[in-house]
Amino acid sequence: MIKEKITEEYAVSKIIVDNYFKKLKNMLSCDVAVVGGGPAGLVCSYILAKNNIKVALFERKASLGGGIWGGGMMFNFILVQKELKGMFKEFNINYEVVDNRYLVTGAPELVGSLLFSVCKAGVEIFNFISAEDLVVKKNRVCGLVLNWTAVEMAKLHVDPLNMEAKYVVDATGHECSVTKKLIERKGVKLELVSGIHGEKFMNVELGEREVIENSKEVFPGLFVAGMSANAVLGGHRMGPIFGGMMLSGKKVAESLIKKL
Ligand code: 48H
Repeated sequence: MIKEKITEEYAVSKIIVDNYFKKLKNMLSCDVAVVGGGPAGLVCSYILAKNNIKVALFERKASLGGGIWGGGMMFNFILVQKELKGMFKEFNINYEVVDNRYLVTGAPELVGSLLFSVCKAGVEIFNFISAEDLVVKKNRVCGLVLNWTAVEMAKLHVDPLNMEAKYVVDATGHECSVTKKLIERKGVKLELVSGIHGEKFMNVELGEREVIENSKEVFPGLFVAGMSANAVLGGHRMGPIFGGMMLSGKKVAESLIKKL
């Protein structure tokens, strides 16, 4: 029998398809599903993975980093409080100290360093995928309903797929799209939060403090982290200072580590 030669065209496609499906199948059941790859979601998923927790990160867009890229009004620098020196060291982020109060770094430096660590820690990243709904059983979140962002954008009538997770983290930023969906749905009994409170005006000091306080479980099985915490629980916005976002991701990861 003549052995068929495997073409490069076939080999390249097969390797990509095989790898993707292996990763997806493995993550259809995981410990924590983090939705949103901004600063809060990146820090949260990194700490979880570092602690041997099986974590999948779903990001609607092609690139991760969320609002970091935009810096302030597209000036691509961001600040954090000097108390984050340890965290910057952990992620190997280059920075300068300004006014003995802030650490300043470039937006690409911050995204690149966070993403490098997230990948090395073993977080499985699924970009181009949106969480469009939740799986809720016996009044507890136990998974996500997923679809391609392209399907969502084109408004195609394509049914989603589901995945199961012991916990879901809503790190979707201002949109708080996961928690919003939960609250819209009929048949859920809200106890930890009464609804979406909405963000308050710009106040850097309060916003930064509140985002950490508000980062918690808002429904059995569902945590909010980052700007979605302030959007859900009614905290102030704070502009392009990202210390609160990173510490919020850390707080949620540490709460989850205790639970898992
Ligand atoms: C998959 C989704 C979905 C979905 C959204 O906006 P982010 O950077 O969020 P945070 O909380 O990590 O950081 C907030 C910060 O960037 C910010 O906006 C600040 C500090 N604002 C202050 C102010 O005053 O304005 O990232 C969220 C990510 C994005 O990449 C979205 O694409 C993604 O979540 N996302 N991914 N499924 N349903 N919804």
